[in-house]
Amino acid sequence: QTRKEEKMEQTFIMIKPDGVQRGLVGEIIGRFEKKGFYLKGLKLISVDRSFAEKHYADLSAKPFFNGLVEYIISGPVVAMIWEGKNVVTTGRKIIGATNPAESAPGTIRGDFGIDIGRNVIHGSDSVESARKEIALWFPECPVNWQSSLHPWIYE
Ligand code: 3AN
Repeated sequence: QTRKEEKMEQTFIMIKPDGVQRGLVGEIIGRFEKKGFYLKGLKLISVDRSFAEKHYADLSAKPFFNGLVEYIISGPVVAMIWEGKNVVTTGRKIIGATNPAESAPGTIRGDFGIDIGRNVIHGSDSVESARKEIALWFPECPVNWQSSLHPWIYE
């Protein structure tokens, strides 16, 4: 079991203000839970401009940067840490393509989004970004727990 747990990854998932306002929190958490990923961090939080700019620092040169920051600070977001094998890549599949117009039905953005600037949810794009984003959003030590269902989810 220890050997297999070494492959476990964590990712940072954020339900954006539109997802919270539209009451999609339970639906989104349910999709990650039912897949078999483990919830390792969770909070409802409003962030200020400088924090949002830090989160999106890599996009600061983009023409949509200011609009993106305005959107993220427009209401509370749900910040989460999810853990599991390949959770970064699989999490992005569950979320769907950046532009909801291109995300497949069955994905979160494909099912619940229309416009790219209101795409409901964020997920880290690599293990390295996940590490940085978790450090930024969860400076406190996240709760450490093990699911008793582990052997029913992993071989
Ligand atoms: P993803 O969130 O799928 O990783 P990124 O990293 O390319 O996508 O973009 C980060 C965020 O920036 C997206 N979630 C989206 O909200 C916003 N964004 C990306 N491209 C555009 C665009 N062309 N117009 C407006 N917002 C955009």
